[in-house]
Amino acid sequence: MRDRTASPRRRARLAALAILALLLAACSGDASALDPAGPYAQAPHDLILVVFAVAAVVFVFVQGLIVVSIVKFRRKKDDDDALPVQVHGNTRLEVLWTIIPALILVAIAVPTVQLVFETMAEPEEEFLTVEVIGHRWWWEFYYPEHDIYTANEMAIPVGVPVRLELTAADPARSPDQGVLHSFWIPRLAGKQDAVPGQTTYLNLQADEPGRYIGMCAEYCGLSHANMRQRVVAMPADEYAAWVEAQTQPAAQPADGSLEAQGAELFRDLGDGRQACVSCHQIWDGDGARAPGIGPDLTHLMSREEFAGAIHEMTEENLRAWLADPNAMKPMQYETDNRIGMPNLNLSEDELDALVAYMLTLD
Ligand code: HEC
Ligand SMILES: [Cu+2]
Repeated sequence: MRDRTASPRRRARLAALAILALLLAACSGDASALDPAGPYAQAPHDLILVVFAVAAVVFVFVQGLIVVSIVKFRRKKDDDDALPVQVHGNTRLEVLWTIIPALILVAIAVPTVQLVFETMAEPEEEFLTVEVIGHRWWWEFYYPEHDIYTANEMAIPVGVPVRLELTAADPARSPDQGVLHSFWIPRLAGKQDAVPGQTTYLNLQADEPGRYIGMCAEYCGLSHANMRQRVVAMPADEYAAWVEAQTQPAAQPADGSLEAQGAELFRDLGDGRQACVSCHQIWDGDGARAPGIGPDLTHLMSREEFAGAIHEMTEENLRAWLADPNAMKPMQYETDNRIGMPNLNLSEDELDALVAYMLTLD
């Protein structure tokens, strides 16, 4: 009978196939630059294909030469000690193989550099500006035209260029001393660094409604891998309704309700614990909207994900977050410069009231 256990060779082949499948899987899904969904992603995509084609030709040519040399000049059985003819120095050849690659590089560099500047230049049509601020480990979005603060999910209208003005956390505002982050939504645009104390620019646009995911693309510490960003592209009327809702003050719970108890706890937890309001704004319409250390919660429920877009916005997840934020996302509140959200040792009753209150923030 045949031996059915896999031989080491067969196993190695299977492992190689599995790795290849994993690598190829990275090229698909809803986050691939090879599946552009707007003009600012289409242009680099097209350039990638051209550069790839040029590189492929060079690769096949060079590897082909190597293979031909190996086969043609291999040591043959009958002439054990014979060496191929030894050639050294051919000026014409050396000049050629210096000039041709140089020309290829220039031909690739010109459209590449052009494109880099185009994606950062102010769009010619009418555009929307969104300020993007990278925090450890979540993204904040500010819409200067409407005075809207939101986090992790950036709403945009379909078919309109969006000009991002990026920076990283300002030490004057938060204990996060500010480190580099990089904003990247592969299906909508290239990457751009978010740099403390500096503004960088990036344009993006979505041609179809949808939810487009991305990851922070510059290592920024402990929870870098938990720092995602989402662009939510909506038809114009839906976007207008979103803006209208976001400019409203937060919902006010009815007196005496559980939700009202939550609102009270939000302002003051007692027992010397740090108040939620010292880090989060829930704007009640009084005075100016101002950002806190943490995400603006005024319309928390208008978002489908939270905490760097890694958790679904469900009652259970919110409760788990408030009960022990560090278990839901590793942060460094206690050990490193008070970055992230602390565990506030909430009781079950406090959790009931606070979660009920959070659920009213639509
Ligand atoms: C010392 C500052 C601080 C305090 C106090 C604090 N938080 Fe936070 N909170 C944060 C930070 C920072 C984040 C963002 C964490 C992340 O995503 O990396 C956050 C995230 C959140 C989120 C998720 C928001 C989103 O859209 O991602 C909720 C909800 C929240 N906090 C509620 C509360 C409540 C309720 C309290 C009071 C019981 C509270 N926080 C107290 C700093 C704080
Ligand atoms: Cu980051």
